Amino acid sequence: MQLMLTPTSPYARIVRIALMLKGLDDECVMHWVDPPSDTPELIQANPMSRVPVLVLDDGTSLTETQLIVHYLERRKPDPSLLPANRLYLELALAGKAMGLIDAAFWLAFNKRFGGSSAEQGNELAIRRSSAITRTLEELKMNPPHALNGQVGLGQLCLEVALEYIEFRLPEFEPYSSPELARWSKSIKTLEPFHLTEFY
Ligand SMILES: N[C@@H](CCC(=O)N[C@@H](CS)C(=O)NCC(=O)O)C(=O)O
Repeated sequence: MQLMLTPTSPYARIVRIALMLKGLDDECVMHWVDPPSDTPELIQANPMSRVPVLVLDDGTSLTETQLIVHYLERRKPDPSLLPANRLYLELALAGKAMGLIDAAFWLAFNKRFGGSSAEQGNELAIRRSSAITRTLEELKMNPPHALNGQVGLGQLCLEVALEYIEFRLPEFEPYSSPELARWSKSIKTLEPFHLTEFY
């Protein structure tokens, strides 16, 4: 397998950590690309020119983070990112985390490529910012379930979301609540997180 990725993509980082947690990373070559350059190799694998793309050994290109995770769960069910006894907790948390990532990535990309409308601020940016603030507030009031054994999909996605916000949009102060900071500390020091930090 081959994973197309960038070092700053929260989406690709989720897949990379999932590969490590499942012990599949040895079977996967990292292929670093730059989506804004629209390179032919990336466009051939994904006409959307986005990462992550997981290219299977038969040449099939899988795109969309959660669909790739779905494939990895089928390919190697153990250890599961979606254990049956906390399936709903993990799915619900993963949904919030992916919402945070989508909104944060949109804001960061808009700052970079949005031209004057990004500088002046626009309604969509305000809407995305409010969504991040609201979701973080909710998580600060009700920190997610503690790490107890294997990391689940929701926990994985949320930690990546918080680190991405801290990396690109620190003004949102994702770790300002002691409870959420404590929750995160137990996860971010695990090797797959530590080895894939944003830079
Ligand atoms: N919905 C996709 C989003 C992937 C995505 O937006 N990836 C970003 C990197 S963080 C990208 O490659 N963006 C390039 C672009 O949008 O042109 C997923 O879940 O994988």
